[in-house]
Amino acid sequence: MSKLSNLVEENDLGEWRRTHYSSEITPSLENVDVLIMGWVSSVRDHGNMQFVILTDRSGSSQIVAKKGECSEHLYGQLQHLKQHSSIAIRGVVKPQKKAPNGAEIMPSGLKVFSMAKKPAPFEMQGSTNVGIDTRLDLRALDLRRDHLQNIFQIRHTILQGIREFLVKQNFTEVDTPKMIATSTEGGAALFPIFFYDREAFLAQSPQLYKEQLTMAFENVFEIGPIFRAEPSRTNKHLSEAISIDVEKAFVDYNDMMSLLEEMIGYIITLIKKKNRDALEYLEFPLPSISSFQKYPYTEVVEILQEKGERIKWGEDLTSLALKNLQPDKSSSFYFITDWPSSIKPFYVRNSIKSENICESFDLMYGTLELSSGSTRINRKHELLERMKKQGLNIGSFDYHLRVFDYGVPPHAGFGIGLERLLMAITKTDNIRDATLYPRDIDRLTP
Ligand code: AMO
Repeated sequence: MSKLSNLVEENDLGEWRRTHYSSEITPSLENVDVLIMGWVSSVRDHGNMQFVILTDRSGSSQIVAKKGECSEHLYGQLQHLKQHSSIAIRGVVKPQKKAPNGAEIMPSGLKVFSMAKKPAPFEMQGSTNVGIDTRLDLRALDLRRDHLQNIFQIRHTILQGIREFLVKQNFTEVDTPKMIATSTEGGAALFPIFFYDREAFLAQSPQLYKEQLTMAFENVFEIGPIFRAEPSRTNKHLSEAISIDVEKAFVDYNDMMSLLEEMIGYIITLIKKKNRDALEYLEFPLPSISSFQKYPYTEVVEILQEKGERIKWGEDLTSLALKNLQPDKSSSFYFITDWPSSIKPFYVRNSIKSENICESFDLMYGTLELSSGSTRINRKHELLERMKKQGLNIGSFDYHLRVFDYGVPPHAGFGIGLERLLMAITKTDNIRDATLYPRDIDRLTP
């Protein structure tokens, strides 16, 4: 126990246990004794009345102590409470139209578990103009802010929606190694690690494992971290992101585009149902889910060239160039399909129509790439040919190539970045605010 003015900090819960969450404090509990726990979000002294707002995971409750009605000792304690302190309050519920949920609590007891030692460096309600680095340095407190609470409630629903949808579609959830021996994606660099006496890497993608698992389970998905050594500082790249990887046997990239579209529709419908308050708070309409248009890469390049962009067929499409694609595409989902084989990874199958094009797609939201997917090569000689063409060290992929001797089915799949999907759905500009603890070239803590 430690004494702070006339407040005693008590670490022990003792017999005290929460009876209700804030959102459950309603007029129907009139005259009922309740015990709530959470954090002080404000204390207001109105002369002979003390108002305390306690916030917990469900919302807020108002506690009102009247001089004369509540013990002098308790009144004095409430007066000295500080914002953000972690407390428990016991009391009786009274209806009060102006209070959250139409009821307030007349306190009879208080336990202060941990008194806040200093004021927060940023406001908790509404938007804050404090720089993102100040907020990230104190991320756990930052995450109590209304704005981020709403974003991360939606993140939770997205994950629930993905799992529900894929399980209903007969997918099996898997986990694959994150300490790996070889690169899969080209482009983005790997993070080397020590693996006993050998060099190894953090996985850029579960790509080769999820493909292999179609041999055993046909339809698989994984929700897990991917690691990309991105040297650039942008608002849409992280060094550690969460990827939703989906892989299915006996289908091609068209089937996977349909599945992805249906999955996004399912998620958005679930968010509408479960996160009405968050959507109201964030004040934006959810993206429309009317059928996603498909633009072949070649067509996109032609449109951009007509609009004066200096882009050559075979080059990647930058966000800057894509801004010119179609202004009305800024807030909708669409696919760019049939990319040049030379800029897609070795495992992507070439189109039957042309050797230079492959059966691939990117799901876009405005200029933001949310997902990449493709039909995969399932025959060993084709894979070897592509690997040679891309100058890969075939020996180091031996562990992968050997399974192709045992009937790898035709298969296709995609990977979606969870943070980018959350950015699109919640209209968040900086990927760091769609990530609990972001990692980038400048940040390894908290
Ligand atoms: P790709 O490399 O395009 O494809 O990655 C798939 C999706 O993952 C997200 N993503 C990132 N998000 C934040 N920061 C990053 N540095 C980052 N890198 C990627 C993006 C991207 O669209 N194996 C393939 C997928 C497949 O074909 O199944 C792959 O990894 O949203």
